[in-house]
Parts: sequence; C-alpha cells; structure tokens
Amino acid sequence: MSKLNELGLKNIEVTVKESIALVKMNRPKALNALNNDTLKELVSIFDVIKEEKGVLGVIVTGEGKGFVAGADITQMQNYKSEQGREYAEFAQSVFNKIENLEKPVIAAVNGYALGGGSELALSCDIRIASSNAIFGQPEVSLGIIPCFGGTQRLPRLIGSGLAKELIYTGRMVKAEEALSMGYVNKVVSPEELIPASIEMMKSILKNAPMAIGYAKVAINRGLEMDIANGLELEKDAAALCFATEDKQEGMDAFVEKRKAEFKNR
Ligand code: DAK
Repeated sequence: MSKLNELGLKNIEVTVKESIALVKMNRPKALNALNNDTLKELVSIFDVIKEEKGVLGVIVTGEGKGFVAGADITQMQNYKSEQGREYAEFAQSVFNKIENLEKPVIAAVNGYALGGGSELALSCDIRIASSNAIFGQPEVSLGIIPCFGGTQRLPRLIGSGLAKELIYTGRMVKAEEALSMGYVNKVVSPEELIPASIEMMKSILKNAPMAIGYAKVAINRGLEMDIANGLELEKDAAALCFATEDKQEGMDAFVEKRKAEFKNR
C-alpha cells in the first residue's frame, strides 16, 4: 500500500483492503471527466498495482453521480489534428495498460459512463452497473469519434451492429438496456454496487492468481488472433500454469479433500 500512498493523487482515490484495490475516480465537480492529470494518475496507479504483490484485483468506480462523463471537453476544445492524435495515443496507452494488467479488473459503474468513461469501463475485464448507470459514446455529437479504444473494444464486446448503432447515434442507454446488449455483466442497486463488486472479486480471488492472469492474457490476446494461433497461445499459457506452485497446491488440495491455499507462486 505504501507506494500507492506516495503518489500524491489529486483526482483519484485508492484504497486497498483484503488484496483488492478500490480505485475511485474523484473529480465529482466535473463528473470525473478525464483530463490529462487524471490520465497521468491512472498511469501511476496501474504501474504501481502491476508490481504490488499485496494487490490481486482492482475495482474501478466513481465518486458522486458520474463514473466518468468522458474526456474533459474543456481541455480539448482548441486542440487541432496533431494534438488530437497525440492525446488519443496517450489515452489509448493508458487504457491498454489497464486491459493488459495481469490481474482482474472490475468496473463498478455508478453513474454516467460516457465517451472516455465508457471506454475506461471497456478496458476493464468485467462491468457491474448500478441501476442508475448510463452508458454512451456521444463523440460524434462533438464532431469526433471514440478514440480511447471505443471503436475497437465496443464492437468486440457487443457486436458491430449494436456498437455502430450506439456510436453513430450517440444514444445513451440505461443499465438494463446495457445488460441486454452484453455491455455489462450485471445490474445491481446503487447501494449494492460496491458490495456486489467486492463479492465478485472475492469469488475470483479464491482461485489461483497466476492462473487468472494467464487466462486473462489468453483471452485478450486470443481475441486478436485466428483460432489456431489462439489455441497455440492457450497451450503455452496452460504449460506455464503447470510450472506454478499453485497448480500443485490446487491439485493436491483437491485430492486431499481440503481447501487450497494459493500463494501466487
Ligand atoms: N468534460 C468537462 N466537464 C464536464 C464533462 C466533460 N466531459 N461532463 C460534465 N462536465 C461538467 C459540466 O460542465 C458541469 O460543470 P459546471 O457547469 O458545474 O462547472 C458538471 O460537470 C456537471 O455536469 P452537468 O451540470 O452537465 O450535469 P447534468 O446532470 O445536467 O448532465 C451529463 C450530465 C453527463 C449528461 C452532461 O454533463 C454531459 O452531457 N456531459 C458531457 C458528456 C460528453 O459528451 N462527454 C464527452 C464524451 S467524448 C480527443 C478529444 C475528445 C475526446 C476524445 C479524444 N482527442 C483530442 C484525441 C472526447 C472523448 C469523450 O469522452
């Protein structure tokens, strides 16, 4: 926890409990819109979490009535093409870092998840929405397109037809509709959002952490490949699992009819 405490965060709050880091976007006066400083804070946080042995899973949420209401429009109002490209490149690298973290990440979406906010949720492994969450990619209404990964991750998640509908119209969808599209895994009441996210994370973390990490790599990278190469990757990842102490512990515990005690080794 110490390194996370040393980051001097202003727009995001991080607390760690029982190996779960709760990353709370905390600029509620702007509905947690992503400005440059906030994106830089996300980089620092996820760099530390990657190395931090005391953190096995991450939950990302927002303070107030927004999860994240998108990129900070005021900051980008006067950007021209070159700055726009650089900014998109930076933001994409931030969300790639979240997607590539070899630990499970749940987005606990508490309110508006628009534009970059939806894309932040899309870079997480699993999305749990509060019943008052609202999703959307309204970029075309601003004369741009989703460029923090939205044109790529949304169609991969919900299919190109629905993604095109949402991206072309900019229409906002409530949690229940998002659930029906497969945009989110589950909808719960606002009070249940964090407890339900923690409960799901705990049900993940009772398993071998390295196996979860390898499964994440196999799924994420496999989605970019044809099935034959994906199966090769799966084989390699499985072989790496067989080299871990936790594989031995998991199988020994099963045979000995006891609960496995995984050590993340
Ligand atoms: N940026 C900056 N401030 C924002 C904001 C945003 N995205 N969203 C909300 N705020 C601010 C509001 O301006 C307001 O500030 P004050 O007026 O109080 O100072 C405060 O948050 C509260 O918002 P509202 O008063 O508007 O609250 P409401 O409940 O009435 O409405 C809303 C909530 C979420 C429907 C509304 O705030 C809204 O429509 N917000 C904008 C949603 C949006 O369009 N987000 C951006 C999506 S596009 C790039 C350039 C841009 C992008 C990407 C790349 N490059 C340069 C490469 C854009 C990406 C996006 O995310």
